[in-house]
Amino acid sequence: MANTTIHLRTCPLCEAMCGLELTEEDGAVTLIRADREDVWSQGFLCPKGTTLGHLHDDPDRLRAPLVRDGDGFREVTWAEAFAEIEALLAPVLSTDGVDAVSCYIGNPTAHNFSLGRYAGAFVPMSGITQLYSAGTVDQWPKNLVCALLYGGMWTIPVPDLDRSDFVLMLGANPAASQGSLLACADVLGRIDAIRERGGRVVVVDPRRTRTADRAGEWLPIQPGTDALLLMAMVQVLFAEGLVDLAHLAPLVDGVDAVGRVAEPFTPEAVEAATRIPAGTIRDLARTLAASPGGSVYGRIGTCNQEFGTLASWLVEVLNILTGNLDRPGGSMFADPVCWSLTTVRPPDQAGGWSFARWASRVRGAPEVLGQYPVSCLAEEIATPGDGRIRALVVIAGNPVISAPEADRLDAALPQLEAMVSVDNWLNETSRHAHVILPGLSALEQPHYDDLIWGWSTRNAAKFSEAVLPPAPDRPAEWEILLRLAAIIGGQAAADIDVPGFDDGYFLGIVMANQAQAGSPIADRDPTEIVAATPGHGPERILDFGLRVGPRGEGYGRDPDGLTLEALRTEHPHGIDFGALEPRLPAVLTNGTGRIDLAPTYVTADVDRLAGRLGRADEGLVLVSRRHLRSNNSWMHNVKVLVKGKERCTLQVNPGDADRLGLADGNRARVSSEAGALEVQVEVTGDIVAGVVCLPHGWGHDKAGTRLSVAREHAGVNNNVLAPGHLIDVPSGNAAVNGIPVEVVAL
Ligand SMILES: Nc1nc2c(c(=O)[nH]1)N[C@H]1C(S)=C(S)[C@@H](COP(=O)(O)OP(=O)(O)OC[C@H]3O[C@@H](n4cnc5c(=O)[nH]c(N)nc54)[C@H](O)[C@@H]3O)O[C@H]1N2
Ligand SMILES: Nc1nc2c(c(=O)[nH]1)N[C@H]1C(S)=C(S)[C@@H](COP(=O)(O)OP(=O)(O)OC[C@H]3O[C@@H](n4cnc5c(=O)[nH]c(N)nc54)[C@H](O)[C@@H]3O)O[C@H]1N2
Ligand code: SF4
Ligand SMILES: [Mo]
Repeated sequence: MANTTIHLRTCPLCEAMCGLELTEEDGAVTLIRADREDVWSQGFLCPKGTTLGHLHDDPDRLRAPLVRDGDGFREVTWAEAFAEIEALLAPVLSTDGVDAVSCYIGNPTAHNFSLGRYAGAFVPMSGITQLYSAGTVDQWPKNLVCALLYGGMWTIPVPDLDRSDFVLMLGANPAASQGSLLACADVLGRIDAIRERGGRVVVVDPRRTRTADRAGEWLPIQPGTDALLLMAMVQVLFAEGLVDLAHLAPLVDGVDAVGRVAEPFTPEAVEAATRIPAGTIRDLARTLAASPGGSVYGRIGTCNQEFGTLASWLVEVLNILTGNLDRPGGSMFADPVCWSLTTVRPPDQAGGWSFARWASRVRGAPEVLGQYPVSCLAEEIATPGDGRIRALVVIAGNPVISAPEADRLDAALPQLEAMVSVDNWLNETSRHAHVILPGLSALEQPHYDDLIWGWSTRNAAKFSEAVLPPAPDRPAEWEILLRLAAIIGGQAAADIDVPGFDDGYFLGIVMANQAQAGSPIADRDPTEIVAATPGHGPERILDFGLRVGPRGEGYGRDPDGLTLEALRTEHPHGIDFGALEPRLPAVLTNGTGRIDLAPTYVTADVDRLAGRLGRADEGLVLVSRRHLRSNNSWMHNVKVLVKGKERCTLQVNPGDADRLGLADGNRARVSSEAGALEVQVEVTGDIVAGVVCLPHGWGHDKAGTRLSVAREHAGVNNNVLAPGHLIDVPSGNAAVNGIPVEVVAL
């Protein structure tokens, strides 16, 4: 008889945070199902969640550090790996100092218990000043807009789906993504429920997605023109006297300025560019204004495009002008149970958000929220001269696939004198590293999401214990990051006191909380708080966050309040704290307690948008898509997820296919000013004429990787086609949607 144990665990793969029930037999996970009692996900899951065991068992997953050895790699001990890093960095640090060391932080950081809490320690502790991340191919416009409007770059409101009667959803496909900057298990179920209540959901997307089908209303749009559509809706609100801020009126400045800015953008003026009829635009504006609980929600298709900041800003503007922000059914702020350092404004922005404070060496790109566009990374490595990046740490990222001008970065990375990847696979990016440091598998570590509860559609809390014990010599990623930071900071690898560093970091977190308005421990001695929070690593930080959070025991303030101990022992399926509640003005951290609806940094970009009106769309443009069974670039090594028909296809509208002489299943050559690739064609009426679409995250045919399954389903990397200079100007975010391309039949 096998020794069977049932474990409960939250899936860390996406924002849906599904509760899973795992069956373990003699140390192996043999079955994963939904935890029907999970207070948050209530039995929902997707096919990826059932593969955590496959990811854990993947023979290609790295379990020991690798060091470059000729053309290949060899396994080494952890001490040897860190000694190698120290040796590689020494010449860089001794001549150019830490300014020659950079870092790229990838997406799984936001979903990983250790990395999520320690990436923020790594950067300041290492002294690295030039930081890149997947954020500038993702949500930088949202971060920028929310920082300016609400004070916090992660203070992001979400559509209150459970109580909405109208949602205008742009550039999002939760049928694939399961929600983004919108944490909700089963978004499609919520869409069904809205319709059953008699409400409407309208999906704006150049493709008819499964989300659009479920919503029942699809508005095909010309890529990159969402800001025009939204601006015209604003114009209608003003022109028809529909502006009604309701409860927000006393809090908001700049309403008249918004009205003036929107004036020229009538529905008729934007109709041709957006391809959305003027009458439809009027109807959308009127419906939103009339909704007792309605909202506009925009995601990646409205961010990583030419006018990402304006589109993201106009989403907020519309919700505010119609009184829908911060009211049930509208667009609301979650109230995370766990206080997090991510809610603290960076010290260098204490006096008010400012941007373009410095510029990149090669291109002169302004920094935004401390980062340059990720497309700068290749040239900063490859261009000789003072200030060149000579060493790079990549944390859970695969920028060779995910960043624009992918080939250029692929060619630049070998020029680094020291490259370290903290990564669980030897893939397209980590193959360039001199040292690869693998983290634990998801099953080997506890879990509690951090950032993501900041935009959840309900307030809840749940903690997962590790399912399987890690091998005794394996450090957790927080230990890896602290050790790396210390080495970059100039310490001898052999002498690093990781617990000591961790204590220093934790003390900093305590003091950061004490400095926040409303801190329950403001007048306490921080060393007393540290002493009352035993342990190390992310669990200690989590315990602290829960205790000082809105429902916490507050270090003695409320003996019945929440602690990690209570959560983990008494609530295996989590605690539900109910629907979102209005949080204004307390949620504002901009110092004024008011919302400036028309920040000049944003409105200054409106002239560029006006310039878009006159531009004709002659050729084809490329957009990206996701698939439920992919997760960016890194889950194509899971057999059960990649089996079946070819997914990495170029979707082409039937009319375009006829014109180009293409039939379904043919191969085509796609080229742009940045590069070219060859790919299989899928002719489908689900994409509008003039637009073609490739999924992102593929291209696994590079030499020297260790991805035996993914290699068999290589696909092509659409970022080979993405020119680095195509950006949303105010945020620097890459515009990987709306790339001009040519398609030729092969
Ligand atoms: N054309 C186009 N490009 C895009 C996008 C698009 O829509 N179109 N989307 C953009 C977006 S939104 C994002 S977020 C980025 C993603 O860009 P990245 O974050 O650079 O890429 P990922 O594919 O998420 O790669 C994650 C890496 O982390 C590793 N990994 C996975 N789990 C762990 C872990 O637990 N620990 C560690 N240490 N490593 C781990 C994987 O092996 C992989 O190397 O791509 C962006 N690029
Ligand atoms: N299964 C799965 N889930 C994921 C991921 C994954 O790779 N796979 N990635 C995760 C990550 S990192 C993120 S950021 C989220 C993203 O989550 P979502 O924002 O929901 O992203 P997508 O599913 O790519 O849907 C974006 C949609 O925008 C459309 N689009 C493209 N250009 C435009 C445009 O100019 N205007 C408009 N209105 N629409 C446009 C595309 O056709 C596409 O349908 O998903 C996360 N969840
Ligand atoms: S939707 Fe799928 S990938 Fe996302 S948390 Fe749930 S099971 Fe995991
Ligand atoms: Mo993302």
